[in-house]
Amino acid sequence: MQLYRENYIKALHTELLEMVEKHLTPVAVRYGYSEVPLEATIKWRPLVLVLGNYSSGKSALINEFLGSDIQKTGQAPTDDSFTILTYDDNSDPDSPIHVTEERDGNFLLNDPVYPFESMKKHGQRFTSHFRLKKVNSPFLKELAIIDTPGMLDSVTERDRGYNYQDVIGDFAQIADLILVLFDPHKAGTIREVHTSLRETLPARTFEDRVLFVLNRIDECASLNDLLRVYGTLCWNLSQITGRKDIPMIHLTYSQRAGMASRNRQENDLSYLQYLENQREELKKAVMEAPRHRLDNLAAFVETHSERLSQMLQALVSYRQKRFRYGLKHLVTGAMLSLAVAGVAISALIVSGILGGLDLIGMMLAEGLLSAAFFLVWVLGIWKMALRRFHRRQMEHSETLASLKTQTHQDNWQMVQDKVIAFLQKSDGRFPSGIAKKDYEAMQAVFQKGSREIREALNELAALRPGVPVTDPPGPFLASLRLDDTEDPYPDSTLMGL
Ligand SMILES: Nc1nc2c(ncn2[C@@H]2O[C@H](COP(=O)(O)OP(=O)(O)OP(=O)(O)O)[C@@H](O)[C@H]2O)c(=O)[nH]1
Ligand SMILES: [Mg+2]
Repeated sequence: MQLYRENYIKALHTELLEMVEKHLTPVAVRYGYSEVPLEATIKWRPLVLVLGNYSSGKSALINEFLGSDIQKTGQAPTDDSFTILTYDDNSDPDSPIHVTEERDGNFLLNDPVYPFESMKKHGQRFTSHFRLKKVNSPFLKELAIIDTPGMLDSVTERDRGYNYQDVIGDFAQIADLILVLFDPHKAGTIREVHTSLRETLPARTFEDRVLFVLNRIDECASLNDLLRVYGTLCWNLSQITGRKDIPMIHLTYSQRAGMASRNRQENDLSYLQYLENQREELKKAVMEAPRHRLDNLAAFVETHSERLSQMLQALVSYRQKRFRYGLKHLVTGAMLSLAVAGVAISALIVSGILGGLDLIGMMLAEGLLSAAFFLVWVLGIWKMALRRFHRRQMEHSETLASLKTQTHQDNWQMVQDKVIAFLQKSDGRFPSGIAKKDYEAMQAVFQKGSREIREALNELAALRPGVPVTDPPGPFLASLRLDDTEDPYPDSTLMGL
């Protein structure tokens, strides 16, 4: 079968999801790293989040992409809902583009097909401002769009009944591409958008994931006016990002909305003809969302396998310490039992109580007595010592982790509470052989798997649309047999430590 770029992207996507499902999730759930399968937020289609001030033309631009007036538009804050726009696989592609099905927030938050379950925490007011629209627009075939209510000033913001910044932060985390829209009237008010994105997105993905758009450019009075607005926006962006290099800003406008509102004949709009192609460029960039999804998935695999490694390394280290500690106290107990029994037997012989015993009888008595002492030791002192050990490790859990590099320290910050919670729940008794095996598997995913994924992504970068590919991507880590439950390291578990 010949493979083209689009299919290569799909194949790679399936491979990566499988890697998360098969390799990461079982381990993550086993050790309480995550309560839900890790793939819950990444298994749905690629997501494009559209943010911006109210009336910056978010909904009009989305309508332009979809090819129909699906979203309501209007001057002044118009739409106070978050709307997921997605393709209806059962729709008739030949019928005019329209909304084929509408669902409310309760449905979206509770159906496990959608990646929004964790957003239930934003409460009932958010739920009632959350909805799904299925549309038969071809634009939505490979991606879904999130239209958002516009940002308002911070005073009005408080009245929403849910935390708007937190909600967009959560959407931003699962989005593959984020469009941030400005309009010529409010090109200065971007600080809030930037702050909430900066806080929620991992630093390394910020630049690739965010597209800045200066929208409604047909409302500038002239080329000079446009340049002035553009300059203001660049200045504001550089002030906020603290960077001298200005990110690419797409300059565009919605033809439909522009047509409807244009009545200012005095404006010299001749400059627009040079920017007409920008809308198509932006559209193309948005349609690259599935490729961004791959980058995000690769980063997802890398981040979680690294953190899981860190967590398991600490758990294995706990087991090893516990094993050594327990063994030391067992040996001490055995020696002491022998010594105490020896002294006791000698005393009894000297005092004449066991005077008549022959050598075999003495050895038997010594054996019995030391076994009894040892039993008392194991059930009493040894158990107590292990409990004390467990308590001490929980109090100083950082001694379990390897904190050599800053990355180690950052990862430890993310998993420390989970390590403590797992040790508490399991009371420190979990099969160390399996933990070791899981640790090695996570290391393999992090080191070998990530490298293979990067290579596949590089290969993808070199592919041109329509040119066949010889090799399909993956399978990654085919040699790892994680489903195999047999314990390859039977050590301390066997001793019940
Ligand atoms: N001239 C012109 N008008 C536009 C353009 N885009 C949007 N508009 C108009 O601007 C108004 C606001 O557009 P919307 O698409 O509703 O803006 P929004 O960002 O979705 O606003 P909220 O949903 O309220 O946050 C509407 O009256 C649109 O018709 C554009 O590119 N050019
Ligand atoms: Mg809108």
